[in-house]
Amino acid sequence: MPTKTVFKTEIEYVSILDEHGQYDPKLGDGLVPDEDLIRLYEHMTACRHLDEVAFKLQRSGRMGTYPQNMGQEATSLGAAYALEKTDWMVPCYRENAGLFWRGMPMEMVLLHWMGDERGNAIPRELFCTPLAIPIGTQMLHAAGLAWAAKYRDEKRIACTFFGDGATSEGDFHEAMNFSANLDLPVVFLCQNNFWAISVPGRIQCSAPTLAQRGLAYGMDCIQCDGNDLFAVVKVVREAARRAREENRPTFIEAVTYRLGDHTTADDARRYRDQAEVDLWKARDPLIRLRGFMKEKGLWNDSKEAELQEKAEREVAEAVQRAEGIETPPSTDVFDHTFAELDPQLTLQRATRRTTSIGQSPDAAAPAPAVDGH
Ligand SMILES: Cc1ncc(C[n+]2csc(CCOP(=O)(O)OP(=O)(O)O)c2C)c(N)n1
Ligand SMILES: [Mg+2]
Repeated sequence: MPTKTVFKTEIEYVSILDEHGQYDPKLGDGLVPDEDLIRLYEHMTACRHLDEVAFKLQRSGRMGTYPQNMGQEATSLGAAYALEKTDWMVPCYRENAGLFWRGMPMEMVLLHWMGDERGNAIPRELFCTPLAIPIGTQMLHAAGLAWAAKYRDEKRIACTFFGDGATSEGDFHEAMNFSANLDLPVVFLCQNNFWAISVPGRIQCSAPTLAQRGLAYGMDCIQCDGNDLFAVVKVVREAARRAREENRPTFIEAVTYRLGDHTTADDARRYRDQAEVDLWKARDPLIRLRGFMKEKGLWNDSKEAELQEKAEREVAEAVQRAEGIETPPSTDVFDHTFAELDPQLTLQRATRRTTSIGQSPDAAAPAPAVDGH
């Protein structure tokens, strides 16, 4: 019996504005109006400035671990721009630019990394889930949110963000399989920055692209230049349309690079070459967009100087708000954990002491004020 080909495919790569400033008007014109382009660039700049300040806050003991977004801003921002404001954004932890575009107050992100739970109490009308630190879990949340939206006929889709390393997690595959088989309106946006902390991409995936991982699930897959705002807007817009109109998920691999360390707890110099970093510095999405806007006459040095000042102010004010927030009552730990308090917990709540490790509640002198309930 002769053999025959039962499946054949190609993975497309979309680039509109490349690192050399080459622009494809056929693909790019009409995608983003000039006034939006300026606002998007402003968001990227604010996000970049926050990275610098957050790094210093961490180093001076005013904040916990922080993952810089530097170099990856165009991916989440382009996606947030292409989505409807009432679509779910289901982030990982390196999507500040997109979250700020959606309307997330900057101080909430700071509070999160300062270890204050109030940073996770995202206003409902923003349709964003909290930053997800356990790798991979949020893709399942996106599948669930999309399923609920489909069930309720809301025409709302979910877009979830994750890294290359996350595609090695079981949760990723379950979310992909479930979404494709149940025809859920989800956009899976993988930010391939080539590193999962110190683990290089080549030992996470033997295939030439991450995008093709979606093929096994019968999903549409595409790769794009994640440092090219236009390319991201184009592919996410099309994926969002397919999700909304056809209830079909898409897997997008946005190729990007983190220019900073994995987090402030990491020193990337220990595992990657400066030459690689330099290569990607030349592909910086901010430099690229600024060059394009200058060429178009939309931007100049004095506007840039003004913007830098504005970004500095904006970040300084957000830091002030985050650090100035009143200290939460220590009873919160009980009130947000238990529906009902048994006698032992009631005692603990009132005295902050426990007999279970040999403490005497009577020795708690004076008991901290128990406010309210
Ligand atoms: C379930 C789980 N395992 C391990 C970790 C520790 N960890 C934090 S970030 C990270 C690497 C993630 O790499 P990638 O998905 O590529 O994301 P990137 O930070 O590069 O965007 C790991 C292993 C975690 N947070 N959660
Ligand atoms: Mg990565």
